[in-house]
Amino acid sequence: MSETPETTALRNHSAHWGVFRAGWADGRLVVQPHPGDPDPSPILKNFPDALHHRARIARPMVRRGWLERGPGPDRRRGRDEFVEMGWDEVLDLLAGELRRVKEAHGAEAVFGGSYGWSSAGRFHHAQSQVHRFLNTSIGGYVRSVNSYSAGASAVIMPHFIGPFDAVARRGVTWTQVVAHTDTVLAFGGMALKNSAVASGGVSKHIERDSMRRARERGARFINISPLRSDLPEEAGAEWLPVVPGTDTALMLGMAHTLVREGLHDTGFLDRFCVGFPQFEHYLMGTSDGQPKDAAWAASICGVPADTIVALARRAAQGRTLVAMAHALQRAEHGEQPVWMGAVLAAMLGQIGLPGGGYAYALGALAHYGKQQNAVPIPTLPQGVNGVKNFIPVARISDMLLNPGAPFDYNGKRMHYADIKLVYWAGGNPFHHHQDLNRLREAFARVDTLVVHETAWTATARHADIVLPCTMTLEREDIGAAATDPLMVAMHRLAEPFGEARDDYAIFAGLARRLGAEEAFTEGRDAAGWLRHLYARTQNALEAKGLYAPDFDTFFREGELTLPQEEDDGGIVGRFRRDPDGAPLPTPSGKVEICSETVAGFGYDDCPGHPAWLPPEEVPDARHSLRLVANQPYTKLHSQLDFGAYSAGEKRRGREVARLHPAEAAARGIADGDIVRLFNDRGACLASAALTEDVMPGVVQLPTGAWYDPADASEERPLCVHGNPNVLTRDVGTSRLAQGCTGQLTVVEVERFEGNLPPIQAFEPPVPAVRA
Ligand SMILES: Nc1nc2c(c(=O)[nH]1)N[C@H]1C(S)=C(S)[C@@H](COP(=O)(O)OP(=O)(O)OC[C@H]3O[C@@H](n4cnc5c(=O)[nH]c(N)nc54)[C@H](O)[C@@H]3O)O[C@H]1N2
Ligand SMILES: Nc1nc2c(c(=O)[nH]1)N[C@H]1C(S)=C(S)[C@@H](COP(=O)(O)OP(=O)(O)OC[C@H]3O[C@@H](n4cnc5c(=O)[nH]c(N)nc54)[C@H](O)[C@@H]3O)O[C@H]1N2
Ligand SMILES: [Mo]
Repeated sequence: MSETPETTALRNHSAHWGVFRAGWADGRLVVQPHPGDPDPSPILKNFPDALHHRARIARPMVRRGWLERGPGPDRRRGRDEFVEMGWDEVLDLLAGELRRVKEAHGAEAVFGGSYGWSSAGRFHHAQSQVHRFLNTSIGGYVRSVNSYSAGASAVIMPHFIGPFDAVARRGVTWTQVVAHTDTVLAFGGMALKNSAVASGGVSKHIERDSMRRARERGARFINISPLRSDLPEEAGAEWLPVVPGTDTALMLGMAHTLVREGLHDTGFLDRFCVGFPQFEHYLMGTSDGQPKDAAWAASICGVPADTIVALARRAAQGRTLVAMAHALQRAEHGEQPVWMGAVLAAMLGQIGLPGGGYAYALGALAHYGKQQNAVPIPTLPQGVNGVKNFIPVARISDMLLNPGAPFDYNGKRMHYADIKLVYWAGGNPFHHHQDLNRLREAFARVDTLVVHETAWTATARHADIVLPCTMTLEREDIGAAATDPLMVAMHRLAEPFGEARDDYAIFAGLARRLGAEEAFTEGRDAAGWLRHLYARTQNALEAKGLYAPDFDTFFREGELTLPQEEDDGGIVGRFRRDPDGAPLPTPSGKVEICSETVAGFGYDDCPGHPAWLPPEEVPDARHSLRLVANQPYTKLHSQLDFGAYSAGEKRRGREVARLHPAEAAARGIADGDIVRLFNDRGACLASAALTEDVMPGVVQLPTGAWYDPADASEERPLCVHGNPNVLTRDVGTSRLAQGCTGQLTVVEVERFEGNLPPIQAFEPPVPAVRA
């Protein structure tokens, strides 16, 4: 393996979980948070062991069955052996396969959505790289739209208030909360583990201190969530446990109370909103005979009726912020709480006031509640995609399993493409997608699956062609996010692992073989691209008359502080100050409590105003617990799951599942027992932790543990490591958004009695001898 230097100075680098400084001391990588970060994330501790971990991929590998029999559907994906291959040979082979698929089926047979977070550098951003490569070299690809993060909200928000980014990312800021908010109704909480992260990096983690300062001024935080830990101690929060998936009913109960007690702001509803009178019929039950009163809500959401009434009264006093975590909409009918939260805020009359109204995803990531940079950051241009077909991102298995089948999306009837080749770089569908046994079937249907990875994730193990790529510490890049003023020079800290190459170098080699080298590279090497992309920011700084160092100076200085826009509340704040001059970009120009557009789609699973729609999936005699499969606090998604911090928080090598002592006692489970979580879709093991911080009726198992089948040859193997996506359901939020519903499902939990199977997720496959 590659040599490591003995001792070097510390130099800047950046990850999605923070800006840091790293160097070598006595042959060991030293990682220190950036001195300007008041509250750095412990996820940084995953780095030192990662560089040379045995789970890294050292050489290109090709699946034996694919090599011997050629491309085609194959159930052995994920169960087969791999053979090693040199770079020239593997790139020739892959270029030939891309040419074959393009000639026989066209670029519309290639799925290049390649969803995933990859790494923080803006040039070596794998998703941008793969998109640019497919556009310039084979004319395009079937893409995916929206995200696993905000699948439902990204589609519903433009219908009732405005574009997702404009509302969520340029709305209520932490500065406003510190100065103005009296009550924060935090639906889904604002866990600090979540705001540890922002794509492109984060230089200052300000959330903990912002909550502390708001509280010291007298603000009250209310944590409306199945987990007490969803707000930090600094917030001094009151915990209101709510049955997962029922927030819409709770908010309706509050809204009903506001009307009954005359506490709703009719002036605001008349002037700034449309559709309240019609919604009011539904709310009060004159349209369907069921008043959505506090007692009705209590029977659904588990919060006592008098608590709901008190909460509504409290919300009607002072400056109140209705804050909504992403998690609420990552579930069946996920559109409803997003819309209903805005309706509640509208009824309180506070939308657009500093620190009041509606905050979507504040605290869910470090992007939110910040100001925007006033100059553009570097981004790699992706070229033009000649293929029009797309899927809402979480419909991947549906597409692969049902080529040509119709589906609904946001008022349109569409058809799934017939995919022959799937190309993934920078994402891990065996982390992000639901119902992994179904995903395995879906991947068995294609001719060829290509994966670029740094490490042997389950996605890499299911590929036909596995290309090892460098990890961020092994290359130079620029770290930047549009909501963070610090642009970071990311220095190279180590030589590439084994024979790993940059994604860019791999694509350049393929583009050359496909006769598209000039189109892909524009004659630049990686260093040339960094200078080119940096120039855009430099020029914008110069145009404003600000300090605009040249690239070499920026890199030598290690960072550059960018100017930011003023905190004016974005489109919602401007609308509040001037409703006629700055209307919202909705059909009416106002907040749409009822949307004729959405009603016109005729979807029974997403009607024309927010409504309580009972979920299809509810606990029953066989599966009596609700599973909350939320984000992990020891890592970002599945990244560096083998790192020291992530590994150190596991127990007996497994992910930890938390549940209430009463639920554990009812099942004969003791703290530290290995338990089996199961439903009809699959099963996994985890270590049980007993805590009263999880409400009864709920078990929480975070995402992130690498999928680790005990016996990959089985149809529904037991995941021995604790990946909750073997349990989750692969259905869209509704026909409107078709978003991911992975946050919640229904399971049973029992003590695991058998011999404990070993963890194999981090053991690389042993190369087979080539026939
Ligand atoms: N059940 C359930 N499932 C969920 C969620 C949930 O709440 N519940 N949340 C969802 C959400 S919000 C999200 S965003 C997704 C996240 O899902 P992903 O973004 O797919 O997860 P990551 O682990 O970040 O995957 C990134 C992969 O890129 C690799 N990588 C890193 N750097 C590079 C590079 O330079 N080049 C290449 N080629 N690869 C690189 C990493 O090793 C890793 O395997 O998960 C979703 N899944
Ligand atoms: N450390 C770390 N931070 C991360 C990530 C990570 O992987 N690791 N991922 C990042 C990404 S890509 C994203 S999109 C964001 C995701 O942001 P979110 O989706 O908001 O994060 P989660 O942790 O999945 O969920 C937040 C909390 O919502 C609660 N919750 C779940 N269901 C319900 C419900 O029905 N009602 C109510 N009231 N509460 C509910 C859960 O208790 C959970 O802890 O996090 C980001 N931050
Ligand atoms: Mo996400």
